[in-house]
Amino acid sequence: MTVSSGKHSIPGKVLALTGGVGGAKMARGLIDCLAPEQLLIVANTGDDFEHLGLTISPDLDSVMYALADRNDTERGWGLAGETWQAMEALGELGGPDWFRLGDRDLATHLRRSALLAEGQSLTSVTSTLCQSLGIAHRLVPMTDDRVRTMVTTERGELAFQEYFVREQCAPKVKGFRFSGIEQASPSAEMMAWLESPELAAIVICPSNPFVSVDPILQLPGVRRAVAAAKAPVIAVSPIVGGMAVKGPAAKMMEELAMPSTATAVAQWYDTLLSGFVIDLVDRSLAPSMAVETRVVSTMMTSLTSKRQLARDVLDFALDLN
Ligand code: FO1
Repeated sequence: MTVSSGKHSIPGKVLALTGGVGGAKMARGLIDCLAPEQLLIVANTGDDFEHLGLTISPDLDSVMYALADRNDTERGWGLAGETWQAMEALGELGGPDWFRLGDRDLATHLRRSALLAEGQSLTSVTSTLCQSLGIAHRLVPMTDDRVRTMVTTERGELAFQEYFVREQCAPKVKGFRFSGIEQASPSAEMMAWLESPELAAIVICPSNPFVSVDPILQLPGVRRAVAAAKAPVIAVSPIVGGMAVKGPAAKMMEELAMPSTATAVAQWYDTLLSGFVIDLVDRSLAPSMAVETRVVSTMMTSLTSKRQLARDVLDFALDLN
């Protein structure tokens, strides 16, 4: 297989909707295929929370660190080469250390929180942080307003990070609520791109459909604008061989009485999709898919495979245009 790291020939702009880890890998591939003015990456902020007096934006940071090649690829979140002295000291002082903030990562949250306290929007702060890390492409939060994902579980409602990190996704999920979403305004840039005649593709990255992509789609007007956009909408399945590549998506599907399959992910997105990308492992599902499906390797274990998946998705978009 030949993999080129050159730019893709797709004419026009590409909008990528993403959560954290899986989406961050895909975003890293996309930036090698597209010029900065061709790509807008929109990240979920439903996972954000206030902790130790700081505003933490895990998905924005996962994408930002991946784009800057500073992410820890083993752990899947945070910075490579991180140290943990602040957390150790916090633990000694009896502070909450269940959510691990690395020493260098802490600087991101300190800087973000200080700029927000000065009155800057999260969009503007994210842009400043990205520039500082030498990122040329555009990464924006789905909204500048406060939206918080709440997980309804058998043990009651939990804030997302309480469910995900503190409880290690153990409680059985019954549903989700995106607190504040009705009052939130979607990113103005995202809405402008969705209406742009130059838009050539909308890519739904291989992120959790329920807690990473749905908060973006459920912002007022977004789902309608995605459906009305002239560009094809292509989702990459985060479920491979019945399992989530990372995270609790498959466990959530089982608990929500859905089959944990790529097919069920496509059905979740329903009529929104023009195309769906599944892994080679799931090739037998392709003939019965209700949507145009492309079978490629979606396992992004190297920079080469991230670029290749990005190219495959953009090729698919060209064919669907
Ligand atoms: N995930 C964990 O499993 N444990 C942690 O202690 C943790 C800390 C953390 C700190 C900063 C950050 O940006 C992300 C962090 N994450 C941690 C990951 C985060 O909870 C998840 O990536 C997402 O919210 C799910 O996409």
